[in-house]
Amino acid sequence: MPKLDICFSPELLPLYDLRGKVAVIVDILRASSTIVTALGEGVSHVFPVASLEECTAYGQQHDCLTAAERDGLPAAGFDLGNSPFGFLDANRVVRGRALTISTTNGTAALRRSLAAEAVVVGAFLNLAAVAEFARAQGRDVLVVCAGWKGQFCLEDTVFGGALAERLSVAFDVRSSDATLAALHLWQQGKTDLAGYLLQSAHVRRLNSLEASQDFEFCLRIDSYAEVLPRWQDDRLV
Ligand code: 3SL
Repeated sequence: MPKLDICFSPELLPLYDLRGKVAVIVDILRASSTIVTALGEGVSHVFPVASLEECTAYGQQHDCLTAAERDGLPAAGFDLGNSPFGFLDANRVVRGRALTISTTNGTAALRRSLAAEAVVVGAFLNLAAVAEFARAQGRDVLVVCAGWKGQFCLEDTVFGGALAERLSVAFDVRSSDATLAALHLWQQGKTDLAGYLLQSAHVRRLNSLEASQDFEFCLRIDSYAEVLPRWQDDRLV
């Protein structure tokens, strides 16, 4: 039976062997939720990059939309920040455009996970798509939590627990303490996810940046149930 394990921070990635596995990159607040939203709203493909310099270079090279965030704020000189609402604005034409995006933790975590057999982006918004893909692959899964500057983040881990619950029949979700802990957190928080996560550091950070509507949006389970950003060649499609 394939296993589902959870890496609490990209700093712990050297302890895991990604080869042959499905890596699910998760940054609930907000990079993975924003990437799912962008593709769900018709962006053709996404180049996630670690640095702002690369973001500028990709934008020029591919003549695409650019989005960048540092410390929760939109970085200067780019078309968009890291709010999913940037892709919902009816006045902004994103359909059919390509996007390059750089965020403090999420896109860097993705770039560090490319040794996996398959790399997908997970969020509450597309939980069903991630679970279905994992089942179809039948390989070990490693949920890579983007965290915050190397530290543990509650919301990413709770997502890992939600995925573990959905996969609990077809996957071994009991042999890793990390997965057990994530399951416990999810079971604790799932009946009032927003209320539960309100205590988290990142939600407090977003609230102080007046991005609390982003928080509510990112918790909408399965609102893009068929969107699965998957790494192919040099991009997410
Ligand atoms: O670090 C990241 O990747 C971001 O998602 C952080 S923030 O939500 O934009 O603050």
